[in-house]
Amino acid sequence: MKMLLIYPRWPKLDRQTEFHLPPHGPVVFAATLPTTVDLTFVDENLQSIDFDADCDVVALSTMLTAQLPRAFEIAARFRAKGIKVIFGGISTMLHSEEVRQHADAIFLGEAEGRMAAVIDDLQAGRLKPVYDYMNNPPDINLIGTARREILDRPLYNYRGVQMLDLVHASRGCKFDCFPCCTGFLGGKKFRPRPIDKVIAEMEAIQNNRLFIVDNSLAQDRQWLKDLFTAMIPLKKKWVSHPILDDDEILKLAAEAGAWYVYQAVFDTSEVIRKRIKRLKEHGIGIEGTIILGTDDQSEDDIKRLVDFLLEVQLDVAEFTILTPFPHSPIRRQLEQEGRILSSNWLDYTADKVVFQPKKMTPEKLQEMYHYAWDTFHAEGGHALRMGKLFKDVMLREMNDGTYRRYDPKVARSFKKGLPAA
Ligand code: B12
Ligand code: SF4
Repeated sequence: MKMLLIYPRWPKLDRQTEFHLPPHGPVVFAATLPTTVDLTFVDENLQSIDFDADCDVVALSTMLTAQLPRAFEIAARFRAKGIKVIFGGISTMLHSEEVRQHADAIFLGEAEGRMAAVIDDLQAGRLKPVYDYMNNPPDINLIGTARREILDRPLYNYRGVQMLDLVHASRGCKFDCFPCCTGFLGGKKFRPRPIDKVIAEMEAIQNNRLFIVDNSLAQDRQWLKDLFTAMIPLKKKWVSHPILDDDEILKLAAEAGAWYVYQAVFDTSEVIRKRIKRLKEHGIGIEGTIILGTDDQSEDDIKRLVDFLLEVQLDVAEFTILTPFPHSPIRRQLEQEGRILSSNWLDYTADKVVFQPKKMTPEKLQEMYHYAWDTFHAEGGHALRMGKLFKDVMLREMNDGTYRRYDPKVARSFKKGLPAA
């Protein structure tokens, strides 16, 4: 059974430096497939699709809403040739009714332990239109080591600097923040993976730099202590979503190699100021993720927020425009208030205004998005600030003997599953 697994391309944020992280959903999904499946993977952000490829089935893995229009085009071309197309991934779950119109089958939920049956159905010619496992997560022990060898590794570098490898130590999120779809996707329950399996997976990754993509590292204090303690000997350097704001945990995180965190900054409060100060005191960098256009923000508030970010000296800032993604609490609210202006998914890139803001016009909010990027990055652009974060990590690696010069040959050996030496 030959499967062509495709990750459709998606646009980067306007003003953001273009670099590409290795996809995560597809490599984790690949680990759920029976060994009888002969898999070829294409990341369309960096590779082109061979529409004449010899395959029995095309699997489309979609993460973002904005990936869907392109995914539908790809599906149509293969289906026109009589090749079955199956969709899965986050935005497939968020837009299941619409995706169904473009697929032979859609898979909803987490795939661990479930793909052998789907492949059997496919081979027997009885593929079902919907495999629905939403709200029915598999046993967390079934999550296997992601199959990173399907990636064309040398492609994931930025001007010769090795990009990070993505890994996850837990699923689900017990919080329910207003712009987020995670509650709908993973249930509102924190589901940690067994720490020994996570450590074994991290250790096997031939890259010193990781992105721990867990939704939040602020959900279970004891588990965090155990995880970070177990990570210390690995000497990896890593990036993550927010870490529990607690001195003992942050100290351990730093010892375990915390490099920088994506920290949501909603306001100019003392809480945020102290959190940023604490992270810095522990030697952890901060990439602020800042949503513009919330109901409490006027044009002046956005200007004040940008001044605040400069004052607290964030290392990097990533501004986005509030986007009412399906199945997020904010979409429900804006729908009720009749404030959704566009449901064209191509506009759901988080850098375009698709709703009526409360305290300014849509045009003004769009202008303030550019103002925020340009003002924050006026002294040293985004690429320069990112470059500084990478310089910092290289110095740390040189100090503890883990630095490895980026070498495409080593990266290629990764693909073949050979040792890195
Ligand atoms: C990691 C991550 C990222 C990474 C992605 C890196 C990468 N290259 O993969 C980065 C940091 C780049 C990222 C960026 C953004 N992200 Co993001 N991200 C996530 C996050 C936290 C985890 C995704 C993940 O890896 N999950 C774990 C994997 C294993 O799960 P999975 O993909 O679902 O795969 C499983 C199944 O679905 C299935 N499966 C997967 N593929 C397939 C295919 C088939 C055929 C089948 C059968 C099954 C199947 O198998 C897997 C194993 O069970 C999610 C939140 C979440 N909880 O999902 C948000 C999330 C996807 N991101 C989101 C957003 C909003 C963004 C940003 C716009 C955020 C921003 N900056 O404001 C940007 C994109 C901006 C841009 N245009 O550049 C939203 C999506 C909104 C939307 N509807 O589009 C989410 C849901 C979070 C939220 N706020 O609600 N993100
Ligand atoms: S924004 Fe982060 S912490 Fe909040 S619900 Fe979503 S994943 Fe959880």
